[in-house]
Amino acid sequence: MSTVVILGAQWGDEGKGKVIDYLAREANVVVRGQGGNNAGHSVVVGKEKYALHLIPSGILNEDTINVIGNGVVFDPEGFLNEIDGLKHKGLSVDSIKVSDRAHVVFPYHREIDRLAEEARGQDMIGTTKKGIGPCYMDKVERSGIRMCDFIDPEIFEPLFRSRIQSKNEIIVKIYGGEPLPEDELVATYTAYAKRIKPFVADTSVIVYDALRRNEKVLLEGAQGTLLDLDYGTYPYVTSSHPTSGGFTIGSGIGPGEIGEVIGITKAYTTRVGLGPFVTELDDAVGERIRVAGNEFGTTTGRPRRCGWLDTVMVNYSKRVNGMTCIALMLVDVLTGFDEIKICTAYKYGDEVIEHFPASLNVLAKCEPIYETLPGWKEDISGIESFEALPENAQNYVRRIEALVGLPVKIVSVGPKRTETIVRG
Ligand code: 2SA
Ligand code: MG
Repeated sequence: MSTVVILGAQWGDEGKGKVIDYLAREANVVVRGQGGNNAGHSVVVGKEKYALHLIPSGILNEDTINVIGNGVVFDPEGFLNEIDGLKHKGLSVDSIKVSDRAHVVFPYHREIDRLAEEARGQDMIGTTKKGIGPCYMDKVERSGIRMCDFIDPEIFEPLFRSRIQSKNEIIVKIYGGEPLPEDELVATYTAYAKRIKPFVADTSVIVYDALRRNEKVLLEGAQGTLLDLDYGTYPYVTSSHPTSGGFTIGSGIGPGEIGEVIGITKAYTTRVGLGPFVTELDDAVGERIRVAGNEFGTTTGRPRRCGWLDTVMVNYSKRVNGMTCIALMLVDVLTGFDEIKICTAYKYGDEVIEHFPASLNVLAKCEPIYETLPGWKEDISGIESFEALPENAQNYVRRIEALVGLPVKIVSVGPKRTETIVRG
């Protein structure tokens, strides 16, 4: 099977970008199918570090076609900034194709995202304020503007004017904010549309044709399973489906085309944004992981909350995504700990819970049940084979395989492309 899904098995930031970049070298097409520029993938090539948000990670490979699929919410300003940054570094952006069915993120979406978060006060979600939720709201409400209309001047201007007017009413009357300047936005976005038009295509045809030619297609997930609108820790979730089902809808591929589903899993757990986090370490150990793992958001720079690996969560991701294997990331961050813990179940009152609960009220009261494994002290970053890893690091990986019931096919021991152990 030539189609591989790469998705986050936790709350995002598992290191998907690195695996995608690694596998993209053999891929003909890399597709983003959900989310928008709320994603942040860092890829390190040689001495350069690239922070990608909207653009698929295959951009660093010369021969890969990079598709922004219909399920993505597309921010023209963010896109153009990213393109300019890549060009500045000497990269070609000709391989990027944007779906004519993708919905467009406008400044009123970002403004409403910001105002809505402010209005939630203590109950804020902790969004990236990129306008993701408000854009998907318009899509579901059937008042959004799609790429095909954005690049059609005849349709776009009247439609955009009418939307700015109705959004300004919401901004002013509901949130007490400042109205956005209509004429200025129309001029700016009309100019953006002209620049973006050459990238727009019916991307599902591109992907379909590639599959018919038996080419390799990578579906690149952003965020993670626990941020999924249905499966995540609702309402502390994003407004799209970063799960395997979401990719078929968001890229225009039938479910039968999907072969491997790789669950990218960090060797520990992190989350940005609010909501219950059973294995969170609000202490020196958590701080040590944060510093060693450089756990600060690529998009917003926010410090990430850190804790031990939670296999209740990873098992849940395995189930709802049909994961076929695990890529275990950032294992090197755990180097130097005397002992390492893995959460194997939750204690909820007198009950032992093995399936990730829907209720956040229940989740917030769950205590982790840990298994403790001995750590390792050796620097593992240069190691190239699994067998060469310290015994205790091997045991940690094997224990995860046993607890989740999936093979760990990739072990990442450092941020560089070369610091990746692929097991046969
Ligand atoms: P939004 O903006 O509506 O999607 O936010 C809703 C929730 O989803 C979380 N979220 C994320 N969590 C982790 N990583 C994400 N991407 C960036 C990164 C985040 C950053 O890769 O580093 O830079 O801070 C991401 N995007 C959305 C968000 O925190 C909310 O909990
Ligand atoms: Mg990220």
